[in-house]
Amino acid sequence: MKILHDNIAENTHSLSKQTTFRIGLSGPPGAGKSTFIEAFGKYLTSKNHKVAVLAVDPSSSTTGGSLLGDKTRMPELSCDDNAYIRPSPSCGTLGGVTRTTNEAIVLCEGTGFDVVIVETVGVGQSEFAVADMVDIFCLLIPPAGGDELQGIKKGIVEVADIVIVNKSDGDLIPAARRIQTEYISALKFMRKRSKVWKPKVTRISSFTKDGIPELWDTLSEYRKVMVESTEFTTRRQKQLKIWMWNHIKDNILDVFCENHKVEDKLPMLENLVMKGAVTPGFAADLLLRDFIQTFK
Ligand SMILES: Nc1nc2c(ncn2[C@@H]2O[C@H](COP(=O)(O)OP(=O)(O)OP(=O)(O)O)[C@@H](O)[C@H]2O)c(=O)[nH]1
Ligand SMILES: [Mg+2]
Repeated sequence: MKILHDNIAENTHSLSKQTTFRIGLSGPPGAGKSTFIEAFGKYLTSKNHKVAVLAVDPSSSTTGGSLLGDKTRMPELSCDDNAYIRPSPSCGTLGGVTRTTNEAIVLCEGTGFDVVIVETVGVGQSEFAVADMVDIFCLLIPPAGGDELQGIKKGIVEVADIVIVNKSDGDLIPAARRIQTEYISALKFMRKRSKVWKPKVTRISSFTKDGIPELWDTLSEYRKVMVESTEFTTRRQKQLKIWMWNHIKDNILDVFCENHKVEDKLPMLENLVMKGAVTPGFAADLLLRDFIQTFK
């Protein structure tokens, strides 16, 4: 906790220094996220970066499979002294996981990790939470269209700063090229998120490592352009505000429901509302009035 406080204080002073880089990575199951992080992470540590990988996957708490899977899929990176891999917290709601991840990012940066990768599977709401945590949001997709990509939410493409087509190797190269072209045209029609950055579509292979150095160059270029235009700082500032509000929203409902006056009346009022005896608005006003009165 102390590191966290010190670091937050330091971060506020040095918001303009921006020495760290937070990269969000999302993609449908099987896109190759774990394999990519292994390859990309090793590339970064070979360039003297310190890399932290944080998984955000509230659903994995039920399967419990993600830790085992990722240990075997990132065999080298998990043994690398310059890398830290944190599996998804094994409990809690998306709100809870989001909070611990926000704090883990700050902690990792405070202990010297300059690149933080936040990974999530792109089929729920967690990818939007991750997009609000990072400096750049990457969408990783396999070279397959239609059915296989149906699982990813349409809106997720709109928040992507870069689309990475993985598995561009061997027989899959033509398909990967096709998908790349499709995404380039699709992105042309999307509303731009940044004044200075046009979303790009790159092609890589996590097996052969083709395209990985070029991808890092593109990410670094993004960072440079964003820092120079001050959008980098503005985004982080907005995110700090979002983090605070998320936390307030998550907690205020708990405080409300646990309030003794509210607790007493809640079941009865819910019942009356369902029967149509009082309007929902009236019942809510009544409960809120009682809630506020306990603080007077
Ligand atoms: N040909 C090829 N296959 C790949 C590549 N990257 C990953 N794969 C394969 O794709 C499959 C899925 O890879 P994972 O890294 O487990 O994918 P993931 O996105 O982490 O999957 P989940 O954790 O289930 O969401 C595995 O069989 C990998 O070997 C690649 O660059 N080329
Ligand atoms: Mg995985």
